[in-house]
Amino acid sequence: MSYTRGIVKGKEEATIIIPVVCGRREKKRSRKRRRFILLCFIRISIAVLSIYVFLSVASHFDKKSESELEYSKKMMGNDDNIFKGKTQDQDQGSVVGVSTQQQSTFSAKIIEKKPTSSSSSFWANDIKADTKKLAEVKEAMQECFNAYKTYALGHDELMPRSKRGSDDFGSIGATLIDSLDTLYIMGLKNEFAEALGYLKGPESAIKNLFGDENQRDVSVSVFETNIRIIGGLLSTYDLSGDKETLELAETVAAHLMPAFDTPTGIPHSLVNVKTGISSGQRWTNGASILADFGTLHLEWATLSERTGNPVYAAHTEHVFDTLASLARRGENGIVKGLFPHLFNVDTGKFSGGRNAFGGLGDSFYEYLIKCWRSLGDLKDAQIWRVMFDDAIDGMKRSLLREWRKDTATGDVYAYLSDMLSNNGERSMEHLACFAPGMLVLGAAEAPTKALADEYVQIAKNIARTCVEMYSSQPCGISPDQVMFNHETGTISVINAINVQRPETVESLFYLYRKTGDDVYRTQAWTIFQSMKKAYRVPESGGWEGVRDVRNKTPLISGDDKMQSFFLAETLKYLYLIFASGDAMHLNEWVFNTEAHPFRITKKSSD
Ligand code: DMJ
Repeated sequence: MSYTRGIVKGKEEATIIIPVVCGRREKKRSRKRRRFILLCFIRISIAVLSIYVFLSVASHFDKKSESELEYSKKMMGNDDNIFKGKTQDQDQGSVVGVSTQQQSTFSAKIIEKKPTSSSSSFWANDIKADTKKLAEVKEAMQECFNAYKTYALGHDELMPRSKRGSDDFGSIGATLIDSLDTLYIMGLKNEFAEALGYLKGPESAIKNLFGDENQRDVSVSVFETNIRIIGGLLSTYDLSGDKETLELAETVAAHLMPAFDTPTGIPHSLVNVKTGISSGQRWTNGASILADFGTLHLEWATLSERTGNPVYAAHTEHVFDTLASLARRGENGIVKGLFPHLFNVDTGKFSGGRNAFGGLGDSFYEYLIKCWRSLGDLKDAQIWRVMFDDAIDGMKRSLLREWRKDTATGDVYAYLSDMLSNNGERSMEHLACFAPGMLVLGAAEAPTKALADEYVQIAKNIARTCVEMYSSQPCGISPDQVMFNHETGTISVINAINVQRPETVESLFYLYRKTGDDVYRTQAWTIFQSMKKAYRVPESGGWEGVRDVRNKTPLISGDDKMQSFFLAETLKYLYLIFASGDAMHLNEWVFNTEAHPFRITKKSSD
């Protein structure tokens, strides 16, 4: 055993002689003691700090205004009734709305997954296809598409009387792309193959505009290009699996991206696809429109999901974050969940006071519920739902009017007023007739059963009016805007044109899928028959709009224009009304505002 010098702690330094082994043990023990004391100190400090942070946060919340607290509570989703997203598996089934024989010959793969159990209790069960009516709608589509192909291929739209094309969207072949998924869903395989072949071929209008070469110096609408072109390409990809359509959708989105390059990150309405210079519409003094920039995320998030490139979703998510933050602060003219229609992308200020569900606002509200229902990885998902329910609350309190009650049945006829229109509060645009469909979707996963029932009831009441807008005219076709006389219970015409809009049949589709009540099929069929009489131009086979629906024979006042949304939306919804309930089931598919269906990816409804 050897010896060494050791120091006895706490005492005056003294040199003592201790055995080497004892000295090491003592050192070890003293190191342990020091470490223990240090550890205790750190733990106590952390505890004190946590208590301090907790108390400061609590006192900060105490200072928040009542409305802010209420809003935060709602945003957090504080009750068990709030729908919680689930993961959905992705098995595939059969082609929709198409006979078995057609399915076996139609090569492309689709589509259906059986509804999840609880969601099937929301939608009507056992809806059978009405094959005769399906065939008639399909025939109309075939005729319209063939007329477009014959006289206007590559142009945006057909002029059925003049037998030539017109180009309102930058000459990108809007009707061709808007038609693709309708052809596919209807099982029009030859037309679909032809359309796809043209889209990919050397003459392709869209490739010419957005390809690397031959880019024309032309400005396009971000909104229209998004809902018709990106929407149409994405849905074609989802239905057929054709990769090139996805790539094209990405190319188009890349060319729209410079529009977001503004101080607020809210996009301008127009962008030049060659120079990337963006601007607002002249008639809004450069301001961007709520329904334009608020109707992008469904497509851009889906594009990001399908391509794995997050950049698209990030752009449009920022738009929503900006709107949500303005709503949270309750400033800037946002009243009862309803937003003004114009937005200055430089100053971040809203202007323009029409808080309505007609043009300029409509699809922004539609996308709140559609994004919430359909995008599985939606950031801050609950905020979308809260903003939707707030907007409907605003609708109920400021815009919803009852103008007639059927004394025999007790049925109420309701409408959504154009709050600040020249005709006071008693007018409504046909555009607002999309609202019943939106309300049905909102009911599908509403926070409470009472709210769901209320949404469906309001939807029925408004749809009743929309149908009356058709039946009240001598040709059975609705005007674009009407006025309601509460005293006499009648409708008068404000804007007599009809441009083949889809909104009423769109809502009938959702109501029929929800209720299975044949009244909606009957109404849709009557409207379709009137359309056939009023729209069809025998010389070309194309269908046109009507300049004045007060004429008994509207053909004498045809507008010589076949809208691309007539093929994308009106005929598609009519077809699906008569298809089986499993065709494009609403738990599996979400329709963008141009009726282009995207597969709901990661979340299934209840
Ligand atoms: C369509 O282009 C879209 O539905 C859009 O959201 C507004 N309305 C037209 C058809 O009326």
